[in-house]
Amino acid sequence: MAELGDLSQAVINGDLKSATAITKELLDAGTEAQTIVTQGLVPGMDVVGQKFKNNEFYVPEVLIAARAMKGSMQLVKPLLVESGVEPEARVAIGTVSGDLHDIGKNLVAMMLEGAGYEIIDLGVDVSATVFAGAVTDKRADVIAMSALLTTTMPAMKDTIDALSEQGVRDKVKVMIGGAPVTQAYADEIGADGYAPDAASAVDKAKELLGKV
Ligand code: B1M
Repeated sequence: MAELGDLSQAVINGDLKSATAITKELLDAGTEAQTIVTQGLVPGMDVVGQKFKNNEFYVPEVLIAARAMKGSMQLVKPLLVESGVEPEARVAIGTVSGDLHDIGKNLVAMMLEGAGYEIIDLGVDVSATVFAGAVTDKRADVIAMSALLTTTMPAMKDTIDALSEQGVRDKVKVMIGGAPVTQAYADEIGADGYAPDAASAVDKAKELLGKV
């Protein structure tokens, strides 16, 4: 009989086949979809995040762990929707206008999804208007922006300005990151938070939403 800890371990191992098989077994045995997420997938991705922070895992290990997590999520998600379980929060994430780098942004999105957040992935080259629209149209609680070019960093400030212009700045937390971005830059443009890597982005989102 599979247990929730086995699912966490399958995620850590990046074992998609086991993760989906264990998820099916747990669901057949009557385990609640939400329990599978909170006590199986989230603890597994927590370990992955810690290992990434400690340089025990690198990008490929995180990607295969996230793939295993997503395989399980595909089975569980329809049941969560059916039972009306609200996500921890909604995060609208994207790479800013003029910037096409998305590897880091995708890692951050996967780690946040693994932590129980609903991800609204806006993609790359996202304009300030589209980011701001995600607050009104998609009820995003967090706007998460990634930039990899020094020339596109100012687009983060443009988004913050657009949020203010549309009167929604106080309805949303703004988080930024990406290789050239710093805490000092976040302070300068009035972002609520900065995270240097994908695992810290989860900690920062929790902190901003008052979940720690
Ligand atoms: Co480009 N590129 N690139 N590139 N590229 C860099 C960024 C660069 C540093 C290379 C260099 O010159 N040494 C340089 C930027 C220089 C600068 O501005 N300081 C550069 C350049 C110049 C360019 C072009 C202009 C090149 C050209 O055409 N002349 C061009 C621009 C295109 C555009 O965007 N408009 C370009 C294009 C490309 C490719 C398309 C070929 C490709 C991108 C493919 C893709 O993303 N789908 C690419 C790549 C791969 C890179 C490098 C090699 C790797 C970036 C990467 O994916 N890193 C990069 C050099 C390098 O970093 N060694 C380079 C791995 C990834 C996991 O890390 O994205 O930093 P990173 O994400 C981390 C953290 O930063 C953080 O968490 C992630 C995981 O820990 N993080 C967040 C990221 N977003 C976050 C958001 C958060 C919190 C944390 O909260 C919201």
